[in-house]
Amino acid sequence: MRIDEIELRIIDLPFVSPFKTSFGSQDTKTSIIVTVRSEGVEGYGESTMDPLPTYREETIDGALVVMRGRMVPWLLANDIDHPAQLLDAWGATRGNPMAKACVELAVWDCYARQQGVPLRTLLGGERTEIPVGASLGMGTIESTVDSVERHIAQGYKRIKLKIEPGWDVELLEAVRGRFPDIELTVDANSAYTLDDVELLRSFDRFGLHYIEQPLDYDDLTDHAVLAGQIETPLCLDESLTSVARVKAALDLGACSVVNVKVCRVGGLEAVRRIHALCTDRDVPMWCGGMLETGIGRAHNIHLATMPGFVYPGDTASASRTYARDIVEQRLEASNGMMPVPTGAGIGVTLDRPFLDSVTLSSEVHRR
Ligand code: OSB
Ligand code: MG
Repeated sequence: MRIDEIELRIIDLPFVSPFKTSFGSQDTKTSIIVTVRSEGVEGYGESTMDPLPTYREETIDGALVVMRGRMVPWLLANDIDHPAQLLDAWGATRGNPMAKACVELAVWDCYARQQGVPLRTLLGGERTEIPVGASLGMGTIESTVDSVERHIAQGYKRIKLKIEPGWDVELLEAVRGRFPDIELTVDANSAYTLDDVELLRSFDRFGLHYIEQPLDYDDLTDHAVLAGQIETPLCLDESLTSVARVKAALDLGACSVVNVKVCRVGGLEAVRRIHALCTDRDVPMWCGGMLETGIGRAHNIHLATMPGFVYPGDTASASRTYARDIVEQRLEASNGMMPVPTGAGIGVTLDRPFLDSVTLSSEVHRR
């Protein structure tokens, strides 16, 4: 496979409504859309780093520096047999999993399109639809209970509530009081510390499926301590930034559920290795989301077809987040099941006039 051209395009797409978490409130998605062109076929990838280091430490400007200096020139100078080679080929570039992943994703999509197969087929995914849940940003108790009711009525298979100190027990009492039997989880995005063990233990009575990333964004050891002191299973998100970090988390007992975000862990080959590790140890996985546009969302849907993704993921209907998407296909769940886009690669095509209208800048690098 010979890559002829790579386009790096920055877009900014407005949300239907702001999304509030313990680390801040967002009202648009700024991302890098990567297009690779190889022998007349295009493939697309989407980044998930923010403009500033709010969720993880990578930033859009920093990623552009790394892409222009490393992955882009490497791809324009080297032919490859398979996109699975890239993870190790780029190993000398340290860290920066999101910067690597969005380029790698574009190559995987292009490769699958050249082979004429859906991306999921290359990943061993046989399902043609996947169960999905909904992640609800912070609001008021009343608006959140209403939102849970609406999402359950729409068939979502699991509800995840964003929490932080002061926005937790009262909320959970209200939601659990109304919906005693739904599959319910919480995501703290690192808002607690080990000083909060008593409080976190008090969540045991709500029968949560798991608690996502209660402690520091880069921590493993405190989570391992916490796991020994509460009944509710722990799931890590922010802390899992590579295959090695996932292995360390499982070895330490820092989590018993794994949230996989392809960009956070460094790409699809990293996902395949994490999948092998987790299925080998019977650790349940699910596919996280970062409010992606149709490109990143389609990638997530394909990877969530892999057999180890046994819990409902965050890849909900695009229309919850965007009035209009940059892809022509509508990525919508029905009764909590998200159909996998059909066709080669990730199975979506760009709405080019709309994409151009939300583009802040773009640059093309050629062989
Ligand atoms: O922690 O999972 C998270 C969104 C942005 C950043 C981090 C997270 C999230 C979500 C939303 O929870 C998931 C989605 O709907 O894509
Ligand atoms: Mg999370």
